Amino acid sequence: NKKNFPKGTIKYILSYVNQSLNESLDGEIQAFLIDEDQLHTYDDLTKVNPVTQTTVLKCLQARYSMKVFYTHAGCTLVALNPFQPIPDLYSLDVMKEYHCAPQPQEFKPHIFIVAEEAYRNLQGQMEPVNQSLVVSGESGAGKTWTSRCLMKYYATVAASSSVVKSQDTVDRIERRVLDSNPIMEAFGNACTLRNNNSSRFGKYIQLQLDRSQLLVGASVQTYLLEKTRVACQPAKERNFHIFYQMMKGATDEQRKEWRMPKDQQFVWLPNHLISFWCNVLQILAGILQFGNVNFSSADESQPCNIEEAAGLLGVPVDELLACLRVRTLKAGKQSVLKPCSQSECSVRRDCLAKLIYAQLFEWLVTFINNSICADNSIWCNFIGLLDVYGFECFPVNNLEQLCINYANEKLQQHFVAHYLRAQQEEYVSEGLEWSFVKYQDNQNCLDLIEGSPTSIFSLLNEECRLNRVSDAKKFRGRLEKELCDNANISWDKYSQEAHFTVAHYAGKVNYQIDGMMEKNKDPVPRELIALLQKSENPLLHQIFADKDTENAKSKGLSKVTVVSKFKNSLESLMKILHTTTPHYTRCIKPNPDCKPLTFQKEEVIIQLKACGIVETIHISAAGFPIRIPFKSFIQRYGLISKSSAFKTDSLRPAVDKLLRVVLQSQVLDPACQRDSETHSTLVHCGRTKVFLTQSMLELLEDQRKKVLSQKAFSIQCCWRRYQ
Ligand code: AD9
Ligand code: MG
Repeated sequence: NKKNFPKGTIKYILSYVNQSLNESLDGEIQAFLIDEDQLHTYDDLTKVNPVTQTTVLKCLQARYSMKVFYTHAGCTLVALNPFQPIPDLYSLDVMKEYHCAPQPQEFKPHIFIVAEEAYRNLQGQMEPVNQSLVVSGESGAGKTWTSRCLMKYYATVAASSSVVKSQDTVDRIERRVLDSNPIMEAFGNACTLRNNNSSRFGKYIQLQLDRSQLLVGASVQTYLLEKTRVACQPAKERNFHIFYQMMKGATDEQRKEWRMPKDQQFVWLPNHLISFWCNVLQILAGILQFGNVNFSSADESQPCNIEEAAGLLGVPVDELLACLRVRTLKAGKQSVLKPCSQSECSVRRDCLAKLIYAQLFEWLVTFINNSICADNSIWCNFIGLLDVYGFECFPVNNLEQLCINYANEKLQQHFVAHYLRAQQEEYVSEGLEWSFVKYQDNQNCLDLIEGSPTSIFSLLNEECRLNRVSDAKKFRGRLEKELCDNANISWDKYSQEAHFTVAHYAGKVNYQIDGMMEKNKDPVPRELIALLQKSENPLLHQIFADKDTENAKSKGLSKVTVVSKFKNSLESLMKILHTTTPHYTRCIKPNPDCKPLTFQKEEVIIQLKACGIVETIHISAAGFPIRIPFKSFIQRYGLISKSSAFKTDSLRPAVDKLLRVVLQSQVLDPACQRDSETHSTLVHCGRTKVFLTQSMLELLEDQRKKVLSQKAFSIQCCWRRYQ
């Protein structure tokens, strides 16, 4: 009725309808679901709607540009590395603020929320309820930084006034726990191409708390130190920090500058241990001298620096030389001496240096543990901080990467199980009965790597057990034959190279077989251990005194392979983790050059994949990733149903009715037959929101479009008649 329309109204309606129809589905629905200008305000990535790689990335980028570095992702915290100090982000006041808040979760996302949550979980518990804070991410992403922040937090909020030590000296335990960090980092960290302070070992620190939740001690467990670095550093990378520090550290002026007079006693270096510390430095100097020992000349003359090395290690130079130049082979009860080739001599030299350094590191960790670990009777709960190397994929990958990535697979499996539990809890709170049981985890990949009876590890170990000359190509053949049924391993059929590719949850990694079996054997000649047991350096002597060379013959040192040792240590870690409540933090490196405040999308997305955030997005997608409050749902899709006005006081029945209309129309469509058998695969009504799958959303959008086109058509007809 043209009288009812003020001039221009129909034209306006028509242009509006046409515009809605012409807008792309993606763009329009995106705008409906999220407000792009407000993306930086989303504190939780799982609330971004829909949860897709693109929206998650946009949200993180928007926040980073606003200098917001922490964002929740459901039960995980994502931490973006600012690569510059952020004033007051970790100050004492901020710590107090989070610690004293009645509901810290309502504050801005921060690592202190995670810390506080774990801490409060211990409150008023009669039984032990240990916590684990798992920090992961690629090299340079900020794991060690985050772990340090966490330690500082607990050392502050859980500080015991003072603990009286047995020798009646008053000693602040939290100071000592914090001080163990730089020492461990000096020995275990190095400057690499990716991070100036890269941790070359994994660590799990248990902060021990008493019944009043005060920090009373700590203990450290370390994993797989990259000892090869002692003797061989990749181009443009450096050896462990400690070597440079000791080279630099001993001048008189510096002692003055650092206010470290020679007679000062340090907590870490009580009097009787000063001499031990000198022994440590002496051993390190000996290792450095070793690097300069060259076996290049064929003659029998004494190589340079061997005398210095022997002197510093406190062993007779002729015996050291003999050990490096001659192999002792056992044939029955007889010993046969066999001269080594030039390259074998160098291998033995490197082996000795790596052996000494690795054992020294182990001694140091034990030493630290002895000085910070509380008596079992004092502590009742612990909060564990796990800082392990993240997923690695280099142009060339070998046994080290296989072990590291295997560790990450293990942690990912643990994480997914935990994440699914948390998701399930949210569904339950909204009254949904859907279950994630069908979700496939990464068990297949773990079976491939560590499973029994046949896996990459078992085959590697078999090679070592049979002690045959390593042949990389033959080994590839064995893998192809034995593991062909596992879909997670593949080979480039056209390449002759000895390699294999593993499809990890975080991406495919190509591993080189050359050198892998040798690395797994990690042979330590008995003669070398026997020699070190004779050392006049008391520390070196002590470190090797209990190493049983006789035992090494049968089942000792040489037969326990690297992967077996690693697998065992990881299994005990997983056992501990399973008994704790986990809290996950995923550190992200926003650019490869460590530039401040620079966000590169491609870099970030790769890491979101590698640390499992994308995986969790997929898991969410396996459920109902799109959540729309009832009211917004009716506003957008109400027009699909012919029934008139929906009352706001009974939204739920209105939504139900609308969904029935949409789904019934689908039953007629054979393409949707499978889903229509059970509507619960597409959509669920919670208590306050509609939970949708992506396909249900598309269905709704299609229907909306259809209705809109019909309306446009009738308005057009009407318009023509009107004209
Ligand atoms: V590796 O796997 O050990 O090579 P991490 O441990 O993940 O690595 P690290 O914690 O050492 O990385 O962080 C690298 C550098 O980023 C630090 O040396 C800091 O300069 C910088 N960083 C990390 N996190 C922060 C932060 N929250 N604020 C400021 C940071 N700078
Ligand atoms: Mg680190």
